[in-house]
Amino acid sequence: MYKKLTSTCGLMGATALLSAIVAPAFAEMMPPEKSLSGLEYELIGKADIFDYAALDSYSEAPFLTEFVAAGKLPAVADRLPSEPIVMKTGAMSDGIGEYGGVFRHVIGGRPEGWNWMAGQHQGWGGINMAMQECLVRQGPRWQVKAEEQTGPLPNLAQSWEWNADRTEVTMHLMEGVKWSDGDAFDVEDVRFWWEDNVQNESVASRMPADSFGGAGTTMEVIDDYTFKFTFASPQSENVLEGLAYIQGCPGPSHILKSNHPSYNSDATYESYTGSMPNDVTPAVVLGAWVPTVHRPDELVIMRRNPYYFKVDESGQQLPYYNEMHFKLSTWGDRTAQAVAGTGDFSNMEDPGNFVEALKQSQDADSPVVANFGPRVLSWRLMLNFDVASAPDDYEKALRGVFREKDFRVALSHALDRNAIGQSVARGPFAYPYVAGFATGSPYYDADSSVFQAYDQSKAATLLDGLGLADSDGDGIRNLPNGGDNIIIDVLVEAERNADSKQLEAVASQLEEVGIRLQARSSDGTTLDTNRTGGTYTAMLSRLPVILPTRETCESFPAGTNCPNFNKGGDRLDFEAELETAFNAFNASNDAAERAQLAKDMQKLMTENVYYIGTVQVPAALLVNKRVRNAHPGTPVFMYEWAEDSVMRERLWTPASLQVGEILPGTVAEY
Ligand code: BQZ
Repeated sequence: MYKKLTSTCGLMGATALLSAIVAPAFAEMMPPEKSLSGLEYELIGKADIFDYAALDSYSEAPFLTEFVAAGKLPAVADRLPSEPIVMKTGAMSDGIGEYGGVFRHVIGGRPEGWNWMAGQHQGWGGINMAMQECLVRQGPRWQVKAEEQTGPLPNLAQSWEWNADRTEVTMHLMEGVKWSDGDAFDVEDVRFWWEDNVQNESVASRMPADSFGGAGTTMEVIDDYTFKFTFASPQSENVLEGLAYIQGCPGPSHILKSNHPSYNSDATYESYTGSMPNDVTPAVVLGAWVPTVHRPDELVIMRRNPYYFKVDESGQQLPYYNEMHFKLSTWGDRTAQAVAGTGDFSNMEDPGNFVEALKQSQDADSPVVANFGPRVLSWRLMLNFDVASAPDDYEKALRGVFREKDFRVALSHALDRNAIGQSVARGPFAYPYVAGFATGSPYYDADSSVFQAYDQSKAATLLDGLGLADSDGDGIRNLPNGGDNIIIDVLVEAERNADSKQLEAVASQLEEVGIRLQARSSDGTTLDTNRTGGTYTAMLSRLPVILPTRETCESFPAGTNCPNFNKGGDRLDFEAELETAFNAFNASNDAAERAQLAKDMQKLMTENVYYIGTVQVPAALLVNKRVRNAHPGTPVFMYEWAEDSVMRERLWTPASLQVGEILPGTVAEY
């Protein structure tokens, strides 16, 4: 039987702190014996979560047996790899599941297209992780005991070994995994991902070319299921974390190659990117569910992938749910519907919703359970430092000013972060954030964080010192030598409430020191494209920094074209030092050394105000009570977003509580 134990790891330290902060506000609503955080869990070994093994026999969702009988699908044992991933019963909080039913997501994004190899997104909120499978996995690591906290969990890459000086890692793929159309997954898919997408500068891959293991990393195919990365300098297990989530997740080369300019002289990079359009379903995927119907602005229906490569210990092929829905709505609606019980899941990221959602979820009749996690969601104002790519002279001059440390320090001093916090939610939720790792990160160190206290006169002195006077007396400072007014366009995702509200507060505070911000609202896809492309003046966004290995290009100088806010490699003075520390971190296999390097990075990022942090908040995960195996304590964000951490392929709902399927008895047909 699964037992709940209270862990004493670092994560819990953060959680206890969080409960202390949050508890007073909710004291009246809380039964005294119940912990608000609900974060109680046992830390276990990686192989206690899942392993690879051939079982004596396998079974499948009953309706699939009819497809097998009709000759439309091979027998389940033939659809599975020789050694499938086996999800361990001991790690399931509610045990082995029952088949059937629907898991209902609500998301704010819209699928740009299914070609994730070319960097397209599918609308976020877990739809990407329902269809993509990656070489390694990070989400479940929040549950892994300290002794095993090095490197990612395996996934498609079943095992790997390093050479003696750690300049080569040889990875072994699972054998016999199949795409959702039955085609074999093998090393050719990995080669195509690396050579024709990651390394091809004309493809906007989510993994920038030289961001993995530094410049000069190469990949060599050894046999159908084996490949080797060779690095220019020794690396550690950490570097492999970059092969999880949207970065190291191969696409179907048997579909995509014929549309790629390297294999088809009629194709262009644009036509390649659009070659898996969002209105063409079903898409070919490795994930547990297949995008089967897309009704624009309404719904994406995903059906179970009959070739999915994971099973439970009784040999039942996963996932348990037959269908997954992504209602195409708003991020705010994700929380509203979870609270109302018409959605099954929400990462509650908008502190503006917290009080109401928590109040409602405390009710015994509430359909939903809320679990607070550590403080991991952080917001920042990013300034673009890449002068060379500035569209005009004004923008060049502005970006030149952004590159001045005193300018960034001044802006940081000009912010009253407590007031910004209160503008998104009244109460004890938001906490000041300057830059670097959020306080919930295992790498955060308070003593290494340089905090610019709220002090507008200091800000004004620093700005004066840069020659940024209000030379025309209109209340706005001018660029040096009587140049134009300093008016900074700030891109913000209109629909993200917490972002827009923070921008209002930040703008009015900066106006007081003579810097004007002009909000440029956009939809999520536009913001996303501009953010990753580095095509903006400034941007206010929720971008959590927890690990130095995840979506690295958002936050670290991980290769020439990173970070996204300083593409082109013209480093700020301290940035070269940060790059050295970052590379050393990835190369280190010594936990103490890594912790020290993380402190060095924290100091460099905060003291130099790499970007201007605003606030950080804890987040709550909302899961419907019908859902089994949603492990107590699953954080909204830690090693990965909760959609990965909660391991949806092993979630289930007892038959009597299941929601009816829209497409019962069907699978995607190609
Ligand atoms: C979580 C997440 C799962 C992307 C996105 C979105 C994009 C970013 C980020 C979050 C959404 C949800 O975040 O807000 O709670 O469900 O999807 O992928 O903000 O704009 O580019 O990195 O993940």
